[in-house]
Amino acid sequence: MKSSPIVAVLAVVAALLLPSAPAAAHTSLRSSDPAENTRVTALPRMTLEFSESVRFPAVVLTGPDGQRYENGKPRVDGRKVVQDVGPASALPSGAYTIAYRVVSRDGHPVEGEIPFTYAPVSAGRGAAPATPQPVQAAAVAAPTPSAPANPAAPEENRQIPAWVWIVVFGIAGIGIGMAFSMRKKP
Ligand SMILES: [Cu+2]
Repeated sequence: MKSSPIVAVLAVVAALLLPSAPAAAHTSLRSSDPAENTRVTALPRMTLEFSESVRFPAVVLTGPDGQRYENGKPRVDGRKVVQDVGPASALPSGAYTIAYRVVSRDGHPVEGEIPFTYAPVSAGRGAAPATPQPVQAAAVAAPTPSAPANPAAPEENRQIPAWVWIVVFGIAGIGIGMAFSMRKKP
């Protein structure tokens, strides 16, 4: 509903980036685990498979709170890059983004992002109550302040990492600047 300004900005960014899109000869992401726009209940590690062998991988996992949850350094196994994730107990449920960057066999960098949702099935909350029970919820919520009070909140309050905005507005600013400078030309 409120996404139309975001869509407009992203359209500008896409228009600026498309002309410089990498050639078909570069490696590309074949598949990933978690896969793009999926919902997973467990997140022990991330696996990215490319169309050819890659080097110098960097993988960042940004959580719904904007914190980073990758753990240790990525491992390369031919076409696959494996990156461990922080301990399961530390992972909040919600929207995550994998940001990756690898170097192609031809030496060119390839990067991208993979959004997905992490929704662990906890033993204590496996069956959600059919009707709201505020009194019981308040009593249960007290000893666990880190647990979200409203289970629906993470889904609605999807946070976009600050650096994404910096990049988006930075590129949009460059585009506006270029438009103005071109207009000044005789
Ligand atoms: Cu290339």
